[in-house]
Amino acid sequence: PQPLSRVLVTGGAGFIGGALVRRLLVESSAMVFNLDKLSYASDLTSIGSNPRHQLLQVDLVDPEATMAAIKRADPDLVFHLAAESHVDRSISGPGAFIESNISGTFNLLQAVRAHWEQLPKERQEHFRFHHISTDEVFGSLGPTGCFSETTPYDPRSPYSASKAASDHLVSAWHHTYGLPVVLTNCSNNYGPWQFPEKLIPVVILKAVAGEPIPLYGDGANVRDWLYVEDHVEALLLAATRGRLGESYCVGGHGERSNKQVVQTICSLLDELRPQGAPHAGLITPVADRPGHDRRYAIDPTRISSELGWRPAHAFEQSLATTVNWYLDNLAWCEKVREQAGYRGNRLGII
Ligand code: NAD
Ligand code: TDX
Repeated sequence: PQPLSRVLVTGGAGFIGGALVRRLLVESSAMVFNLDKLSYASDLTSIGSNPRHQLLQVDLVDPEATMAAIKRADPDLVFHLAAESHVDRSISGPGAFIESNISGTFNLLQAVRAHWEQLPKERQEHFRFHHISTDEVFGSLGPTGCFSETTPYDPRSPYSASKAASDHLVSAWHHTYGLPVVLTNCSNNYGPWQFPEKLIPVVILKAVAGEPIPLYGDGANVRDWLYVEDHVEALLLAATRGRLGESYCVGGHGERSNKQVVQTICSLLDELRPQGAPHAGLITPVADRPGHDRRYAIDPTRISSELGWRPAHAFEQSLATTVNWYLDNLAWCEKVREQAGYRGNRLGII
């Protein structure tokens, strides 16, 4: 593959996009353009200042601003991560998901296509558009089996339906206009800097505050957890070496029930922050998420065999790293939750 020179990351002020931007700044000499509208879920602290990083504060819902940003960045490689990402928010307010995830992706595809079509031949040949998606587009599994690239789409939440729509748009722009695209569908990520409304940071913050830890339904729903740095590694491989028009499922055989995850965090906190009673006593069953998918699991055979991807992080060990990171960064959590409008007690309750 060609060395990277001008890379555009959409959603680079979010959790996974931020990890990707940091990695690109360290491991390549590319100029990294970060297209992000800076929503409640954004924070640029983790990136810091770097002359090779440039923020383009743009909402993808605005087609002209999107077109101008692509012209300005003049990229050879685009990673598209910008999206509304929280399932619970998609249930209470689906409109923003339709706008950002579907219309936003459409506007980006049109702008990228116009850019790609006018590139000189040698740049056109190695141009890539990499769309980052989720395993949730495949729906919900029973007790056995895994999702793979041939699993039919069956999205069941407004979030996953909007991501499925964006995947289809990206494939259509490849088949119809020849845009050189690659897609990845990854399982649940965890790690530092994840916005504290997702399960793992919520559990840590609630436990530290001595407040009830909300476990939806019977707690037996299963997610396939992957450390964010392993996802970033997969993105770099797929974007530079993946086959055009193909999708790659990304997951590290990290299946755990929500109950197991919550209990493991509580045990870690019992060691790191002992209090009178075990933290697990705070676990509180609450009403289930409507339409709650029961189980996700990924078969990563294609990305492993074609691109040599392997996760480098074991769940229990990296969960401990993550818990320690949140304990060291409680002030950041409080700041971003307050900015996002979460109110109430010090560490807040969703
Ligand atoms: P995040 O919510 O932390 O960050 C998303 C970023 O996108 C934010 O900075 C936000 O401002 C930006 N954004 C949203 N709408 C925008 C718009 N209209 N215009 C410009 N910027 C906009 O999300 P994340 O967890 O980092 O997820 C990133 C991507 O990866 C998403 O596409 C998500 O669907 C996908 N994904 C996430 C996971 C996961 O476990 N978090 C797993 C698989 C795939
Ligand atoms: O307080 C909670 N209690 C609880 O039991 C929260 C916030 C969640 N849960 C459950 C719901 C899920 O089964 O934990 C599981 C994980 O929930 P989330 O962190 O909200 O993640 P999920 O709904 O699985 O979606 C995530 O993974 C796939 C990301 O948010 C998506 O963007 C990604 O595509």
